[in-house]
Amino acid sequence: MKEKVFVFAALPYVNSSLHLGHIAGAYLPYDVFRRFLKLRGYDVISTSGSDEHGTPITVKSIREGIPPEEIVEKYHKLNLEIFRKMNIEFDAYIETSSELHKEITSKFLVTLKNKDYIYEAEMTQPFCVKENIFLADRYVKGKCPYCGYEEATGDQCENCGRTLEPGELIDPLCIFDLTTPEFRQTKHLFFRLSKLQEDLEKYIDSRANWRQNVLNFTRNFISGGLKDRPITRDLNWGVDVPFPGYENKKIYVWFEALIGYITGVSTVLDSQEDALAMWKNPNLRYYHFVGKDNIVFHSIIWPGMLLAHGNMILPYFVAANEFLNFRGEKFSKSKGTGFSMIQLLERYDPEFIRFGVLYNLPEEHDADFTIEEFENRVNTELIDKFGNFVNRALILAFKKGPISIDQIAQNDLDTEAENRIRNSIATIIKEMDGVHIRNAFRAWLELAYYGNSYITNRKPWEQCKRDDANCNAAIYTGVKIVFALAVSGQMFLPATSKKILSWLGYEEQVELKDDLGFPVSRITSKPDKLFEKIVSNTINLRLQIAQVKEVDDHPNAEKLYLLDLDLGDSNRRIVSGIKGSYSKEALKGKKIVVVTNLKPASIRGETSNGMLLAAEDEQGIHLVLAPESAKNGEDVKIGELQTDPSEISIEKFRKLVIKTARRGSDIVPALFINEKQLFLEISNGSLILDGSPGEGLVIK
Ligand code: B3M
Ligand code: ZN
Repeated sequence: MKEKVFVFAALPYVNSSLHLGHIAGAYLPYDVFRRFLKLRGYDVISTSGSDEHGTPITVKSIREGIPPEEIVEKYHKLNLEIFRKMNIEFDAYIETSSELHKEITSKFLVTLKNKDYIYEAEMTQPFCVKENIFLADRYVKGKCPYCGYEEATGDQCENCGRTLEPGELIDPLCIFDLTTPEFRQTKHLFFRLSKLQEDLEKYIDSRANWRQNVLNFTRNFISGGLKDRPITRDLNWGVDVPFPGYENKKIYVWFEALIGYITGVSTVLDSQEDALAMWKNPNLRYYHFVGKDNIVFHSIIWPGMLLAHGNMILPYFVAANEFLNFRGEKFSKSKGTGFSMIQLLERYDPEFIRFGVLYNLPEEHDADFTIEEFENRVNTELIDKFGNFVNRALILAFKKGPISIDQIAQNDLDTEAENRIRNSIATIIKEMDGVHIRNAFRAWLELAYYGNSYITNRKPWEQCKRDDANCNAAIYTGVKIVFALAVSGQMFLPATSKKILSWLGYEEQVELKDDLGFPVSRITSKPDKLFEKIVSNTINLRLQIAQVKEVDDHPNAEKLYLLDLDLGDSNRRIVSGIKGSYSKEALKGKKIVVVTNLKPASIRGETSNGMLLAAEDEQGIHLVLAPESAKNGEDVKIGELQTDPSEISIEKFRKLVIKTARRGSDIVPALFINEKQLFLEISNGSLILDGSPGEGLVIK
């Protein structure tokens, strides 16, 4: 057994359930990395837990009128369920409201006090006169002094990731009644971080292997000079302060949540003493996987706390990803941007989600996520390439039966493949050792692509008609690539890899060795299909009802109108070529259907912000119309599809097939996807076509 390694994932606040941004930022990389270390034979302890205190929880509790205990239990359970489905595992998943955690935190604080790292001092804090309370952390909001984000809170800016003090906020407001707080004196305990400036500088200078983003954040923070930090709050929800005079205050949530890592290891070992002893073992290495907005707490504050405690080993690596954005905007639970994991897990196989996130892991740069790309990538890369290769290779081998080494005659393509396997595995291990998970994953994927082209070029099905030893070599090598992918894939796609390995006769985890070896090609059970393709239920198209308000002639084009439309809460202008079929008067007041997510286009010098739907036959143009009762701006439903309203190009729009179709005795508009017809409807009626066009007319 190799040395002990701890792997930690930041403890998520349980004020809501996790979204995809959290999974990409910390939890999936954490899980991949801990699996990697286990596959490499390390003795790993990996933990995280629910961060159950502080104003993130109480704000939610006050807003929803639900006691904090209930909020915390609800989201703790939901998050555990998400992790279970996602195959993200922990040796212990603690809760910071547990008695054990409170006890460990209390002892930690007493140790620091005994070593003179804790002192009492007065500080000014925002105070709401109306509510008669001090406004701790997220009880006060305002503008971020660094990036100008308007919704920054007294502890940090969600937008730029910086930690803040309430006094730094521009135009601070009490979140309860939006009054401007006064700043008043209050007594708190302080952690003497300033005393550790030099030691921490040295520590950071020795972290040359850290990612640039983490080093930058950290250096920025430390270079300004470390200030002592208040570690208590005027709050009633949190861990008690074990000193007299602090009955109405609690320990600052960040100070105690970090100690949650010790609680985690203590839980696994079932001993606080053993956990602390392990933390002092010079051979210990440990890794923190955290969100970008948690960096300095893990790279400065936590190491500072450990230094103050005495003789504790400091984090070996702090891994923080950049943000995973949803269409250019940060995933945010408060703003409702992006996807919650619960939504995604209802729709997709968790292995697909792992694949999609790893493909786009925001390790060095922000990455963007869209459902369309995700579905497309899973279908074309994971299923068509990887899945198809595995399937082809294994079915051939299954039909052929066991092959032993002395029955094969390898050709150049096979030797190349052998080298390729060795190099890929070496790259994957090297990248993983450096915590470059994205690179490791890409190297793995490249091997799958290679396998796919190997089979295509090597054509075992042809060889096997002519030469048995050659045919054996092709099949054997194909399976060997599959084996390499399955063994190294155990960290990325654990369920898929497990399935493949079981077809190859391995029921247990297979170690990821530098030289994988490969005893014999034996397929013990008939491989079936690995995946079912995603059938999309989302369409990137938004159709809305619009009422024609004004009609003007286009100044530079004889056959075009300028239409001013009312969309309920907005107006827009489109350019349209229906002048030959409709007079201005005939158009006015009509409720038509407009594509509202088209990229604006300039048509003869006038900008058109959309396009109306109409069908054309020899009689002329027939508008798609909504009944009188339709609301201006109302969304048109397209069968059962979810609509994705992000902008599309005209070229892409033209690829969609919208036609007139028969529904009972009516001719109505419908969208056709894979032979299926999806009718266009609104909440209280069908859309109709003006006049009497026939069936099958293309709508443009
Ligand atoms: N709870 C950050 C968050 O949930 C915080 C991490 C604590 S790790 C000790 O966003
Ligand atoms: Zn900011």
